[in-house]
This record gives sequence, structure tokens and C-alpha cells, in this order.
Amino acid sequence: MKLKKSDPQIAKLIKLETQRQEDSLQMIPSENHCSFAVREALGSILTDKYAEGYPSKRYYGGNEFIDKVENLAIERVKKIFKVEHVNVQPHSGSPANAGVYMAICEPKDTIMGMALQMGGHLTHGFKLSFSGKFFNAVQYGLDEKTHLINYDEVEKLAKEHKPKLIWVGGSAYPRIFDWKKMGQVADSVGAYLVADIAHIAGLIAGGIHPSPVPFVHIITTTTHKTLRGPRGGIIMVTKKGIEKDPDLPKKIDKAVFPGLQGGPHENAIAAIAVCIKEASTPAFKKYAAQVVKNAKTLAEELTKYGFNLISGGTENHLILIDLRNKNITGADAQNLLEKIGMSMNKNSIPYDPAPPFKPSGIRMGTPAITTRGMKEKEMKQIAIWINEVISNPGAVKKIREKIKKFCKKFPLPK
Ligand code: DSN
Repeated sequence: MKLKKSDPQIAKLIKLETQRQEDSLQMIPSENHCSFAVREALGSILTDKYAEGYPSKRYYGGNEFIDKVENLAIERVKKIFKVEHVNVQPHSGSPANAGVYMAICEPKDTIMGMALQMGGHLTHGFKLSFSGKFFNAVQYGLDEKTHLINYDEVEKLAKEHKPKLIWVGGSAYPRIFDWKKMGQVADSVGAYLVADIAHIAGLIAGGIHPSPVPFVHIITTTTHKTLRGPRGGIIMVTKKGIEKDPDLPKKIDKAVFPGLQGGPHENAIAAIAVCIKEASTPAFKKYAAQVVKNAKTLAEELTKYGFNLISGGTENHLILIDLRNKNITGADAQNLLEKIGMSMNKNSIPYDPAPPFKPSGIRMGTPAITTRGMKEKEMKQIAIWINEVISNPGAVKKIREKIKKFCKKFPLPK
């Protein structure tokens, strides 16, 4: 039975959310619009199947076709990222990162990651997350002037604390990571180096961002951000990882199942396979390059209007703005921009004097608006509207109407 008939309330809410996405600009940098094909796989009958275990080693029968799906997903990920071992079962990014801890750490081990407030992720050692509670988490940050990772501090802290694991990656860092430097630091203290590429996986797959593969032992990612797939997580082991510990692939698989999860979501795994096939096309390479071109254009335009960009700009898909010279908090800017039809998120800036719930910054990104076909010309227009409404909140109604019309020219993927 169709949803509209069986559950009209939910059907209506889905319709409203579809309309919201169509009529406004999704500029949260961790969001995207996946293809209809990805959604078709995600909504398929594969959701009905239990498949605890791994291909050819399941604890349930009836997995003849499921094994083929999971193997295809694994092979496609191996090929696109050029890695030796892949686990596509983590339900999302945090479970993938938990899998890494479970595979190589014991409770109370020392680990290192970039502080959340500096642009890192909750699971890289933030005190309220499991990673900060169960491990001795040492946090590194950014240079106060340049807002670039303070690699000297990373090296000093690593030498002092001798962590077992070091994370490199983040959620609000607009610059390219120096994978090589991080690799040298980790090697100098014998630590595992894990690249969390959740935000930039699509840029790496599209060949527009350098790959961490030669320098790290493990890579984790989500699949729904720049990679433009379903919500999901992946753990990869590189050649360097296997050279450090030949049992690493086995340890990772054992950590994910039975360590952390039961049955994998094979519908999501099928959708991951579809998204990786899409990400292997020339069209996706063009998309990834356009995401960065768009972010750079938007950054330049906003700078012209006097916005103060963390690190002075961007090299990837995201922009982090210090709003203090505009006399508005990140929370108020988020609400105001939402009213004109731009969805972004309030965000702490490095060394933010304001509390996390009312931080001084706003974070925005170009993955979803680029999927809709927007290019440099549209970024210039978006910057005009951002500047206009922040300078004059009275213009909300007028700009909202314009953005609704503008959105109609850029339909969501069907
Ligand atoms: N929640 C994600 C983000 O918005 O960046 C990180 O996991």
C-alpha cells in the first residue's frame, strides 16, 4: 500500500520537507542531495534482510544476493579510494570511529585529535563524547593568527603524550590537511594515524583534494556529505596500515561486528554501492571541482562585503565566518538566514569567547547547492543576499520571495 494511504500524516510531513528543500538553499556543509537511484536502493526490500557477519560468513541464511551487494560496495570503495581493506557496515560516522577505537585501543589509552571548538569532531576526543570519557584524550588546535592546524603543537603534544592513535580530519576546517606532516608525526611516536575524511570524501573521490592514503593507516568516512550517498559509514585500511599491523583488517571487522553492531543495513550498503558508482564518473569529477570553485567564489564575495573568514578563505567545500564585526551571533544569523530560505548552522570559531549554543560563527557550504547545478554566478547572488539580510534584517520578506523563485530554476535531483 502506498504511504499516502497507509500513513497520511507521515506522507504529508515528507511532502512538506521535500517542499522545504526545493524552495530553499541547503547550505549546511555536511548535507547534500543524493540521486533518485541512491534513494531507490535505500528504500528497497533489502531493508528486510538480516545479514550479521560478512559476505560468505553470515549467521543467517538467504544471503546469496546480499553477499553480492556488499561485495560490490566493498570492491567499488577499494577501487575509488585505492585502499586494501574496506568495511561498509558502520551505520554512520561516529560508529565508524568507534570501530577504530575498538579495534586498536584499550580503555584509558591516550589518543589525540583536533579539539571540537577548533573544527575537530566529537569522536576525536571531545570530553562529553565516549571518545573523551573512555580514553585519555589530548586535544590539539589551530594557530591563533592563521587558523591553520598548528603542526608544531601536534608534534610537541605527540612527543610528550605518546598517543596510540592520532586523528586527522574535522567538521569545520576549511583548509587542506597536511597528510604527510601528520604521517611523519605519527610515525615518529609509533601511533596509528587515522584520517577522518567524512567532510571531504567526495572531493578526494573526485580527485580535487589530495588523498591521505600514502600517509595514514586507517581512513573513516561518512557517505552522505560531499560523497553524495545515503547516510552511512565506512572504515578503510591502507597498505601502510597493513604493513604496520597485518591483522588490522581482521581487527576492524571484528570491532564493527560483533564488537559494536549486529545486523548491517544492507539497503544502505546497496545505496553506498550506487553512490560510489556515481562518484566514479567524469560527471562527479566535474561536480567535485565545482563544489570547490563555488566555495571559493562565495568566500571571495563575502570577504568583499567585509565578512571575516576563518583562515582567510577556503580550499574545500566549507566556509566558517567570524560574525563578531557584524554584531550578530551565529545563532541569530542562522535564524535570520533561515527566514530568507538559506539553511546553515551556527558554529564555534577557534578561540571563541562565546558559549557553544550562542557561538560567534556561522558555517556554510556548497555541496548541496552545487548538486542543484549552481555555479559561480549564483554564488555571487547568494553572497549579495547574505550581506543584504545581515545588514538589514527588514529585507527578509523581499529576499525570501526572490530565493523561492531562484530555487525553481535549480530542481533537486529526480
Ligand atoms: N554532524 C556533522 C557535521 O555537521 O559536520 C559532523 O559529524
